[in-house]
Amino acid sequence: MQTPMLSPSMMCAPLESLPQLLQTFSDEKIEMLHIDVMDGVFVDNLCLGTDYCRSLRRLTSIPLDLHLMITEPEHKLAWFDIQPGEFVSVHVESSVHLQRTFAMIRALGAHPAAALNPATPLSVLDYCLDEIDGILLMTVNPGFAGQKMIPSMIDKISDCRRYLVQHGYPEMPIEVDGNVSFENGVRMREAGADIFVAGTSSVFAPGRTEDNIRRFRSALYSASRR
Ligand code: S6P
Ligand code: MG
Repeated sequence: MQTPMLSPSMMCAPLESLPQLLQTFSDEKIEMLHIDVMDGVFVDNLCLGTDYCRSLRRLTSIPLDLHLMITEPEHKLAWFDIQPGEFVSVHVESSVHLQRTFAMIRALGAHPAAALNPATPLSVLDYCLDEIDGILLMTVNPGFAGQKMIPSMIDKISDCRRYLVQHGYPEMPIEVDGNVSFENGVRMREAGADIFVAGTSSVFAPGRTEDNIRRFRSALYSASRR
């Protein structure tokens, strides 16, 4: 079973304290940094771009976890200077030739992952599981931080873990994104999640960042995954 991993959402990070924040993340052994890329077409918002990713890589050695909420990501991967070992999630709703898109990511030495909107059924992955290293389940409709989790997403996480077991990938990581609060995170862990996108409802909640990280980790570590 995978140890729970934290992926703080950098769209929630205050720019003015970025260097101190990255030092805290490094001290607290944060596993990856979640980068929300939005193009104003696939989702109704614009957020974090290619220059931001390049600058962040100069400031920290923590691997990036790119969440591409953009149309036709296959034509834009080259813009991101993707590095070996990074996670790159593309939405199955936005890429027509999915296997080819995942193969392009793998050819860069990165880990391809399939991102699913809340309404998208798991069966869309039936013929893609060989090509991916993870599944990102959106637990809100993407575009904005600070939303409320869609309650049925807990069942979707359980269904996804069962689906992976049935298809021969019992240890494939499930990443969850959207209102992954201290409380929801535990329920998501119990349902089968491994990677937790931490935003305004956990790591960036009021209080000291290091305290929030420790509180969140300890809650997740004490929960048992399906
Ligand atoms: C939302 C985006 C997310 C948010 C994250 C924020 O479209 O993909 O990664 O940044 O969900 O966390 P919270 O706790 O504010 O929902
Ligand atoms: Mg995201």
